[in-house]
Amino acid sequence: MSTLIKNGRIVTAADDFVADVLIEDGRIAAIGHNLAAGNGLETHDAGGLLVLPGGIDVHTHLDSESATSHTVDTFASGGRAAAFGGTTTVVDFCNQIRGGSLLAGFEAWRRRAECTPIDVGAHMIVVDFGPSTAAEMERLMTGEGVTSFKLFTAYPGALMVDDGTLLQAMRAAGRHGGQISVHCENGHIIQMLVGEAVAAGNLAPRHHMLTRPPLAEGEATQRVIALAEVTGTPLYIVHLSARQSLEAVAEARRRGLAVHAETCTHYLFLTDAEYDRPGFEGAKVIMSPPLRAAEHVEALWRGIAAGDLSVVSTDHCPYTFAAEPYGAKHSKRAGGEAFHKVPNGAPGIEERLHVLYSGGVATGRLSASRFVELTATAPAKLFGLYPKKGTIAVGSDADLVLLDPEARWTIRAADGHGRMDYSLFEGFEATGRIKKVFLRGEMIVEGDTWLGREGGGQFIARGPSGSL
Ligand code: DUC
Ligand code: ZN
Ligand code: ZN
Repeated sequence: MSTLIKNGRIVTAADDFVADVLIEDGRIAAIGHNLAAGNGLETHDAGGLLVLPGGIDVHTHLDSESATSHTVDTFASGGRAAAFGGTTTVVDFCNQIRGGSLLAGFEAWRRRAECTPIDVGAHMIVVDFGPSTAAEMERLMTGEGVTSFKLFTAYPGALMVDDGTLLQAMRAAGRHGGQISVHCENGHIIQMLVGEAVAAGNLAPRHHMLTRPPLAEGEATQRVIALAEVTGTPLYIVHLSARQSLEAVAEARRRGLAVHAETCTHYLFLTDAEYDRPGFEGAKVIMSPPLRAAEHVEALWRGIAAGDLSVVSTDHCPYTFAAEPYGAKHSKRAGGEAFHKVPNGAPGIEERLHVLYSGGVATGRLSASRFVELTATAPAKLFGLYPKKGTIAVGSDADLVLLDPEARWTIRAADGHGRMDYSLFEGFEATGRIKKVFLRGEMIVEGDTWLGREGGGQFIARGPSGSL
């Protein structure tokens, strides 16, 4: 099966030029001018459109269950939403149950992911380090293509690990081409502030933000960088939101350490003013870290310009606002209305490319190539997917997005394609709209029409992680 995409403006992290792309057997077979349209060739006119590599979102939580809550998007619904937003691969988190086996957590995740309509990889969340953990990490890295692990310095009594556990995990990952990702917030500081807020009867959503200050993020980021320096293991700071953390990352990078960081779409476009929404509405922006004041937002844009932030991901961790139709456990009401009982997480898998293209490229803040680098190429390189994914090159998977740079439209949750009943970007006036999406050469989105299929995605065993 062959497909020809004609006359598109091909944008990669390195290049920006008009040409044709020939796809054969799911891969890019040729890039050039006047590529001949032969018999049986499906042809798409991309005149006036950008041709981008499929987006790669390396931070999602699909069908992810905890004791009290369960994200609402399945791999089927989340994958469909991702595809409509131009994302053709996600690297999603699977969980170790405390005291349990990593491999068991991974196998359970693989079963849940079987219905995915887009390609998926997995990171493993490590919550404790037992006698078999190092061997299981080795097996995941060398046998299963799971080459990144996430640990938390937040959530005492649940996900938080101590420095010793971080060091052990870093050592184990570093031996086999693995990378350690860390959720950096000082769990003790937050626990104290939350305790005080609750005792004072301050239970409204804005206290989520007030009890998770930038300093708590900055302290943990600095500490974790020091641990990674000791072990020499590549470190990836997830969902960086605060100026203090960015400064720690920038300083580490100036010293040549293998430290990379992502921020998320919402930290670039929203501020802590969102917590002033009336009543329980502020629960929609209860995510961790929280949205920050404008000075942090500006710092993040400077971090992107300086190259200290390498990736923009979503941290898509969706809970509906209403308890119905999916049930309270899948909603912001899973634990009642007190801020510290509200599940942490927000949606964004469908909006990422549109919001960043519109607010970044169309406004002149980012070049189209830098946009591709942040949303596809750097994630692919840092997480062992490149050059199969993340670029437009002969031999790469034909994961392609055709985007009309002139189209203007308004983002509405009601028009979304996943299960979410709200969007962080409701009413956002966007410039640029995705017209067609191809996954390994198959068109899975055409305008408003869904052509993908459940189970049509593949699990991608990734190579070594941690370098660009
Ligand atoms: N960290 C995440 O990465 N996602 C959701 C909540 C959290 O704390
Ligand atoms: Zn986190
Ligand atoms: Zn997350």
